[in-house]
Amino acid sequence: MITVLTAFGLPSDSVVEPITSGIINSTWKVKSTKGNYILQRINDHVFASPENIHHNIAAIAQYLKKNFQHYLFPAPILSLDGSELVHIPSKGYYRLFPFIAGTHTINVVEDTKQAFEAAEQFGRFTAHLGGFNVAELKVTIPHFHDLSFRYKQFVDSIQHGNAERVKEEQSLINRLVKLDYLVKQYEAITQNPAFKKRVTHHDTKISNVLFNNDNNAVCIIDLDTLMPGYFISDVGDMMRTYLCPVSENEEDISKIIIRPSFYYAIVDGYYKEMKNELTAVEKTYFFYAAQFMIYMQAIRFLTDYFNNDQYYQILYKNHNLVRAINQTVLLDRLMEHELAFKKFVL
Ligand code: GN1
Ligand code: MG
Repeated sequence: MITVLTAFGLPSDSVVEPITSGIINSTWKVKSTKGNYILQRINDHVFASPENIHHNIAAIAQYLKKNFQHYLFPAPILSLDGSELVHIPSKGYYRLFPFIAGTHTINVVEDTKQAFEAAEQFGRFTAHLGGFNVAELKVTIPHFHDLSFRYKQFVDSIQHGNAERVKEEQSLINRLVKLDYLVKQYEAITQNPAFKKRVTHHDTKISNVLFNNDNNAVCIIDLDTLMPGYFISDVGDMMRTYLCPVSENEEDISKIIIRPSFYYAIVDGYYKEMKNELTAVEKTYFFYAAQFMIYMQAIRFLTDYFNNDQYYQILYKNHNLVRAINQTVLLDRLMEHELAFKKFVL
């Protein structure tokens, strides 16, 4: 750690405390005499070319600075030799962010105001970048939210993964295979010119929004998966993670419920910023967005379970299975609201 701190010009006696909310990268808060920072190690199994992430962040930062001077965008701090990334062989890639004073993150969405404001922030980000040429962005994880690709990985894991686990989970597999019409709908979207590729965050969970002490959202963070994408990714992941009062790690399925007012808050908040950007066809896909992301996450967790947990960090043996069941139940609960939610047109 001292090598990393030194590379960024920070005192070697800085206090480094782990922050444990993500399940891909590792994150620490650094308290030093020079100030407070967020330090992160990029998981380079997942992000094969960390330079691509920083190419994207730099391009976006420059565009926002030029066109929206007052937009708060926490760009990474350069190391002493002027780079965003410090590579320590056999350890990985590290980068440093400013810690924005007076802000905090939350892990669970407690009220609809938080949901509205988060959706507004993610919508504003994409809307501000409406004039940015998405083709300039590098793809940091190929096929990241490509549901056809995720479905193929799922089928592969059933065929070639841990046979015992696959056998035991046959009924869960059947439940998910029955929903493969969601994959066909995604394929139709990719062929539909009414769907636009925009600058998309791709990880809109609530802990990627900074709030101030008055409970107002201040800015968004974690731009690793910033890539060209469809709006259903960002809206869908908010729904996946804000509609329910418990997280994907909850084992007690009786706690998995849908809070309708949070759905309306997300749509309102996102729409406030994106109404002039979205096409008429896209506007009819808010409900699908939720189905799409919850389904994709269910099959991604189950795929990883069948592949002996190589991708997601797990805290106990069946953790990925618990997560896959949780997301499948969440999708069932969501479907109970299909009519009402689809009626909510703006
Ligand atoms: C991963 O590590 P975290 O929480 O930022 C994953 C997301 C999943 C999420 C599920 C790069 O994100 O796609 O939705 O876990 N990110 C990557 O908790 O795979
Ligand atoms: Mg992330």
